[in-house]
Amino acid sequence: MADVIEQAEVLVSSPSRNYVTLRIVTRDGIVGLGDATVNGRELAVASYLRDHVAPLLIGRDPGLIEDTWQYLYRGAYWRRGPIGMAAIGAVDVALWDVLGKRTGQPLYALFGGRVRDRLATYRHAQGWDIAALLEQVDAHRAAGFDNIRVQAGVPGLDIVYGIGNGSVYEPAGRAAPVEETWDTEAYLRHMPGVLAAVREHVGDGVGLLHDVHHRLTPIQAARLGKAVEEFGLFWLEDVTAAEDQEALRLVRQHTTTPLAIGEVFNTVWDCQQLITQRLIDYIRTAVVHAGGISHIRKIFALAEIFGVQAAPHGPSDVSPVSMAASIHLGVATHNVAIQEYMGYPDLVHQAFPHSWHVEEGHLQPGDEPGLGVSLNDDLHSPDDYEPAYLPVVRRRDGTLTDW
Ligand code: EZ4
Ligand code: CO
Repeated sequence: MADVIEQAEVLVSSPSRNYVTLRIVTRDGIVGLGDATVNGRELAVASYLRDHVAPLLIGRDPGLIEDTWQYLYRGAYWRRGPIGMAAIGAVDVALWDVLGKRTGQPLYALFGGRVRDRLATYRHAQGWDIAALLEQVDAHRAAGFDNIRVQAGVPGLDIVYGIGNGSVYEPAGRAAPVEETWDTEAYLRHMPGVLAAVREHVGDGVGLLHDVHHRLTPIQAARLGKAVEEFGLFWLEDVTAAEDQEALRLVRQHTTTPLAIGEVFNTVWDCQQLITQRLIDYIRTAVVHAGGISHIRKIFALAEIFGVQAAPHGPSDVSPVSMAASIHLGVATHNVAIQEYMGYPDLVHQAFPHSWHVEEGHLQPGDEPGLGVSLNDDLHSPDDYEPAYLPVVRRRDGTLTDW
């Protein structure tokens, strides 16, 4: 007899940073977890799930994963966008987790089994100046990581994306958005020298990545891509604003530096042109923000056909639940090239005990059934939640621009 969903509970908690987690419980007592965290807009997704989705799940067969996805996506009529897709994604991941536990299989086995022994990852190195940056690069190298994202301060700017004080960079500020100032010319003058210094320091054979965070116009991005070509980057990420797929064509016409984009995309339609016209090298959608496992597999399958590789987003706001889903996909999907792993504050690891782990500079999903993640309820008190906001950024003349 088919199992039935009996409970769908939404937890908003803050084990040092905010997370929204969906917990589904079936009549047979199987628990499935999903992540619905949208950094800076957590309660909107929680309400979407609690008020609009959870009541529809009760009584459904948890085995109907694809039908439930279609029901929630098409049934909403007002579809796409980060809030709705994160909510649907959380349900989808929780149902895959249930299926894994029901069948006693780790998810990667249900996706067709391993296509690789281990999943490549990259870590973040940051520093206001080059010396501080190189220290973090060396630490990651010493820990066995071969791919490193490098972010540095820009002369004349007080706050720069990617550079923080804590051990794990967290851009979201509590209470109100931090206001940053941005200077494109200062950045474009400075960054090639930083990347030159890092390449010189590490030598060949280390993958170097850099995130521009949607700050440039297409022609500025083309200039940066050309300027850093000789340093052989693994990729330049998010060089232009994410809405304009056509922008990447101009960048690509000017540079052979590989291009990655897509952490803010929510559906395959946000990147259809980028993929089918081969305007990028890496698609960066995350399980949580692109409709869960079922939808992201379609994005990756489309990308495979057009020779585009997948490289899922993995900051600390992607919870260990989504990270698990991504790692299971990563070892079972042919065109996943690398998984970002920013790391988490210790409390986050304790709040979401997980079987996935780092081994010799690579990621492994572990062999527990389903996602292999559980919840430590003591660390998911709703009282800990506090509103948090991502920063906003203005140019020197006061014009608001893309953070
Ligand atoms: O700014 O996840 O590649 N990683 C990133 C992240 C994003 C945050 C926003 O919540 O761009 O640091
Ligand atoms: Co990014």
